[in-house]
Amino acid sequence: MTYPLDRRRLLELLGGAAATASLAGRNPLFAEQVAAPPAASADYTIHIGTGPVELAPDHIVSTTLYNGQFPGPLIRFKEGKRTVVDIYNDTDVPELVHWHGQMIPSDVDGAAEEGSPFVPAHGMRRISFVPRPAGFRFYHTHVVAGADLNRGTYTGQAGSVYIEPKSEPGVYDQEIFLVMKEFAPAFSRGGDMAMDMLAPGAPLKELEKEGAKADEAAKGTPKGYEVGYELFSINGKMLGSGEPIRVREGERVLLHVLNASATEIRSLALPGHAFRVVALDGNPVSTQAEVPVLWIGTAERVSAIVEMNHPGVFVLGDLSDEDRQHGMGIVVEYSGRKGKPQWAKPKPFRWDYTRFSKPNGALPSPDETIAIEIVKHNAAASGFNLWTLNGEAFSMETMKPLYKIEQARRYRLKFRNASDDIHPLHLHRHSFELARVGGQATAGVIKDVVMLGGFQEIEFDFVADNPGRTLFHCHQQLHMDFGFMALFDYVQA
Ligand SMILES: [Cu+2]
Repeated sequence: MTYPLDRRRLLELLGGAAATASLAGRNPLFAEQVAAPPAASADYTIHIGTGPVELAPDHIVSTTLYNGQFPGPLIRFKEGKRTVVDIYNDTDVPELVHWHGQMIPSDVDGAAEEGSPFVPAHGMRRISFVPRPAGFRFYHTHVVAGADLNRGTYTGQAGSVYIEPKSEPGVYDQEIFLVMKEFAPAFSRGGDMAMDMLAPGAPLKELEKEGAKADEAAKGTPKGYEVGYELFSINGKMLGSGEPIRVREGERVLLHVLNASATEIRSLALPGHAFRVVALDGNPVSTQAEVPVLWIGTAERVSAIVEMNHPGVFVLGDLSDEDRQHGMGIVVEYSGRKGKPQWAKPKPFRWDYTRFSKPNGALPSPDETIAIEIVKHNAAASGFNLWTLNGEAFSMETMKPLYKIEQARRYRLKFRNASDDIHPLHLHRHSFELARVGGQATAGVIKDVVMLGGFQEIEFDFVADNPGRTLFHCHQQLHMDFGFMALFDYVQA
């Protein structure tokens, strides 16, 4: 089906959000269905614009969206098949769409720090790239929010990407994408982040001392602002207000779960059921392990198979009672079962990445190790905590690359966290392999975001195999906006 250009124009003129939403609802993303003559048509079209999200009948928020919906349309790419994407920015401010977890050139990756051009306000940009690698990725805005809670990942600019491999074994009966996301953010003092969910590893005395030194240097300044939320959702619906996940006894359901939060770590449990984790950040794990709870850092993804072998009606929800009661959950309903969805708090469970590693695995020595110490400077940036990596806060003015890397070399990044916060560390344009978690050697866990616990250490390796400027940052929006970024630049040997 093709909409003539004038009809599309008319719809746009008729009024932003509603028209865009109805278009998107009928024809998610397929450019040839909504725009332009075939010769000029893109494979996908993304419209960035403001619109309403009905989280529940009495909770409708206005935010910035992709194609008028939250989450943004699920995009299925084919691995290795060049793809053209048109990005229209219908807002008043420049935007960036970042292709999280893909290994594509810097100018289309969607980070200004790497040299990707902005999509101008009320303008458009056509990009083209070869999607890779196969697996569960996502797309989201990459602009600085700073003190503006209507920008960056506080908005509704996020959606799942699935890059289809050339062949895929079908070992499941249903495939379901779940996007966990909070709305209605506000600043607060002090957070409520769960701190004891990571294993192995315990806070290191030496790092606690470093942290105390930074506190002293701040001369008693209390810690800076944090962000809290009023409304919580899965796939843009508060618990109980959307359609349930409908299953049959005996089915194997593959869940692809994305934590699209700007700042929070999320958890998920389904009473009476276990999750068999098959991929982390879209990358198949070395060992598929069954766990009762998923802990998912900001921007992490977990793919897990649930065997539906416990008929009933349940809440698939976050362990935090408060967040679940404010919407962070979705109902799972077995065929023929009715009644109030059941919830039961699981026993305490620590998330251990090494559960999914190669048995007794260890990585070879890298060509070079780069040690990075993370320090928090309390409220040092207009009331916000300022973050330094080896003493330097990233400057958006100079965008100076901090680390030079050479193609084909294997680098080990060794992070030492001298703060009490958990950091979801993210490397663009490359995957990395965990080398050491909480002092324990490991191999075979390949990711693009990893949580580093308070006052702990983590090490991961990456191979410099995708030339171009490459951004590293904490995915917690408040941290990345206030110093917690570093640029890697390729140099000739
Ligand atoms: Cu952080």
